[in-house]
Amino acid sequence: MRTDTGRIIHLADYRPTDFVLERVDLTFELDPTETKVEARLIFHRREGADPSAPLVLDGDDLNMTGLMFDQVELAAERYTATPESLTIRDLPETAPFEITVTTQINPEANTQLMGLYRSNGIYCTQCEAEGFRRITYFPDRPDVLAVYTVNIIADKDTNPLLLSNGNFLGGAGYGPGKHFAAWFDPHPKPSYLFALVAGDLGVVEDTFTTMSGREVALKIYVEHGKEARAAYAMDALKRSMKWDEEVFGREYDLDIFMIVAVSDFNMGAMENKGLNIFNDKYVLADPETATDQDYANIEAIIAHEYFHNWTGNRITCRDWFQLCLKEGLTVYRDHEFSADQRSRPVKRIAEVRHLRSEQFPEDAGPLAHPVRPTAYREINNFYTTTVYEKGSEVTRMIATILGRDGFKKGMDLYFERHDGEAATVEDFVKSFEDANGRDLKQFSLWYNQAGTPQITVSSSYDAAAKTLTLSLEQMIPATPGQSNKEPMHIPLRFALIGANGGEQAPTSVTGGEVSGDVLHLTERSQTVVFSGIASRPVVSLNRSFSAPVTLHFSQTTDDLALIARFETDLFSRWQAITDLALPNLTAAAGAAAKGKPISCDKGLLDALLAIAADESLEPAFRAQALTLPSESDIARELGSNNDPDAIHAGRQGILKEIAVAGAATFEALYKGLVSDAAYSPDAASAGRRSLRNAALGFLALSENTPVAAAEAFAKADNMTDLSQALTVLAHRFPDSPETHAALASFETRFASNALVLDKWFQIQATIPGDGSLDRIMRLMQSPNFIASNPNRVRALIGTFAFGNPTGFNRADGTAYRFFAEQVLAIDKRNPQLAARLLTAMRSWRLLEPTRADHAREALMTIERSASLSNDVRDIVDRTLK
Ligand code: 0A1
Ligand code: ZN
Repeated sequence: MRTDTGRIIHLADYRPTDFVLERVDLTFELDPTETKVEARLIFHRREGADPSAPLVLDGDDLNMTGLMFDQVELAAERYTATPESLTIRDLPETAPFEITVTTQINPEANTQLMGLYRSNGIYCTQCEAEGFRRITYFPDRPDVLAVYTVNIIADKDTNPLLLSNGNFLGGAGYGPGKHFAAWFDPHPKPSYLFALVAGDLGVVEDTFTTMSGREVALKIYVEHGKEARAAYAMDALKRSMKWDEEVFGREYDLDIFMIVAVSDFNMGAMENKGLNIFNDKYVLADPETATDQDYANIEAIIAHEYFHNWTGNRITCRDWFQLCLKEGLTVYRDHEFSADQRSRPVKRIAEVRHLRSEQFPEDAGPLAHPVRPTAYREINNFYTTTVYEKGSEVTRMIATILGRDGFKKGMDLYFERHDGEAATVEDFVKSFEDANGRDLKQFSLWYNQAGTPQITVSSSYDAAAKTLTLSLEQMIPATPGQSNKEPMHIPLRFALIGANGGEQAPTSVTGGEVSGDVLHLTERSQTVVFSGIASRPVVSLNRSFSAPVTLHFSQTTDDLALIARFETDLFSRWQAITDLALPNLTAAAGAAAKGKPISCDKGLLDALLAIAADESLEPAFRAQALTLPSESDIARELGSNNDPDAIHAGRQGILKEIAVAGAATFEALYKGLVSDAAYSPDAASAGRRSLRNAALGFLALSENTPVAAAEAFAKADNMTDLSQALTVLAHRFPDSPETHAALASFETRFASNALVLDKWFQIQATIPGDGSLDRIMRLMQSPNFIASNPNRVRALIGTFAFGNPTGFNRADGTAYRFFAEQVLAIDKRNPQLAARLLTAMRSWRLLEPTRADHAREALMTIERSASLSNDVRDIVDRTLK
């Protein structure tokens, strides 16, 4: 484990390496505990570099067993080797030279899952961000690009499959019981994109013919017996390849594209060149075991990793500060792909819900950082929702500002200029500027200033002058290390809606730039006047969520109801419902805290029930409208001094009122949306199931017995319906015999399916209330709780901390204490996982004082621990600062 050195890396300190790496030849002799790695590296000194500079290679926990210079053993006085670095002195001024390093590593003992490790008997690698240095000494940074040849030698029986990046060169027997395979990747790449897989796996095969007519072999490797569950992933892959050709003009560039699914993985998946490695959760699906959400995730993540081939691999990042260059852009690409494959507005609503529940709290708390940070202590902690999701929103705003054609021109120029390079955010922005003759200097602040912009808006209509005046003010909150912020360029899509629902177009606009339906807010405070407006319009602002900001615009209930009824932008219709619901929910939390009765506005009830029953709207949209803001959304709206129990009780009270008022509607929906057709994961069918299950949730709230939910559980013929019914049972009737029976039958039925057992843990981890902690501790004793499997740990402990506000934030602080112990225990084995879990405590300062004190205490026990990893040390220090 790398323990903390306190060293901070700064963007301002970037400089190129002294040596250029020309070629890499790797030979692996695989063994579960004693793998031998030989790396032959050809370097030459960079022109202009210091002629006496030594070569310094990165290592992490390495054991060197040999070192040669130009094929001859290197004298001890010419080098210094520690587990963390290898320094070689007295190297040629200009001539190329060859360094051959041999290391011995233990994949079986690698519990961090970084570098070369074993998952269920399969050898696999994870090298992003700095895992390659756990395999061999290397200039392990993304601006060192080289061509790799890889030889793999292993036992033939246990490892019939030997894979690496690029194209297969050949293979043969290699002594008794062994064989070897050689791979060559012609595309220069940084070490973080290296991958190796060996073992015994089943395969699903297909082909794809690219736009220039080349045939590419497609292979998805999974554990034997799971092949049928990879069919949807293969379908998603082919659709992704086609979409990238059609929409971005990007063609695949090797003869083969492989995906390997493993069951122990720290993140979602990894875009290694030609050999993606996936958390099997994002590959395996069939109707019996996967939910509609699982299918949608698989489609999105398969696309994401595939799209990295151009945005990430062909053009990579100069340094890790530029992470959003590949991640923000690639998330934007996968969002657009899913929007094209499914319902665009429903997809947008889901994206915004996710951004607000994950990224906004990050941006408002102690871990806030710019989309492009300027300093880090542990890069693993910067694979954040800010870099990914806010990074995507920033890319989306470029598309909004430049328009579809302008965006395309910029992307084309970016690919043309930087293919084969390690680029920066400046290179990216410049491509858009140059392709469009437009200055994006102010816009670039989005990369550098953290914090969610707060926009305060007011409007007034002058009937005599027929003008509408909008006053807008932007404020970007202070964030760690950034107290003063410059005003940003914020593109706000808008519509002026007349009383009959039609849009009103102004004859002229003063006080701000308006292009099409985009209002460009560029000043700290701006007054925009729209002329020629015949009657008082209702302003719909930030349509489609064109900018990732929070609006403070007090619109009347009538105005919101009009938007909810007439907006042609479905996102804004949903937003209006949310804006109608939030004051009800915050008031209900206040009432619950004081033990007062909870009541829901009739306007909200009417609007919700009208949408629920409106057959002209797609079911998925109706389901989204019926899913009220979450408890954490309400907490965010309340701002500070939060009492999770009151928020929960208030929200439940409002839901109950809706359930009672709408009982007939929900009954009709539940009965009417049954389907006899065989399960299909398509978006329309999934939408019908989501509306039907939302109706079931309301029915269970207005009924006092678990009968309906138990019947839904018994009748479910797919995992979406089954897990929803089980959730309703467990959350609404946690102690009923029906719930116990359902949980037991689910556990028995899916005992051999790890991904489904994760759902079983998740459903129980989110049962609200004070009893949660005991339940979690009991579940940890279950033979099915496997502490070495990141998915399982996230399903139980992660879900509890992130997704169970009342249980986790118990007023007596015992759950924080338990959680701190777990984080410390997990840190010993897998620091990356521990650090990520710990971010669940990032909003502790917003809790009411008693809980906040308990939370601080728990964080301090972690901080006081003597042997923390760099990962956890970084998070705990920033969280407490
Ligand atoms: N580049 C990957 C994310 C990723 C990052 C770090 C990892 O280390 C365990 C793994 C994956 C992506 O964006 O999909
Ligand atoms: Zn990515």
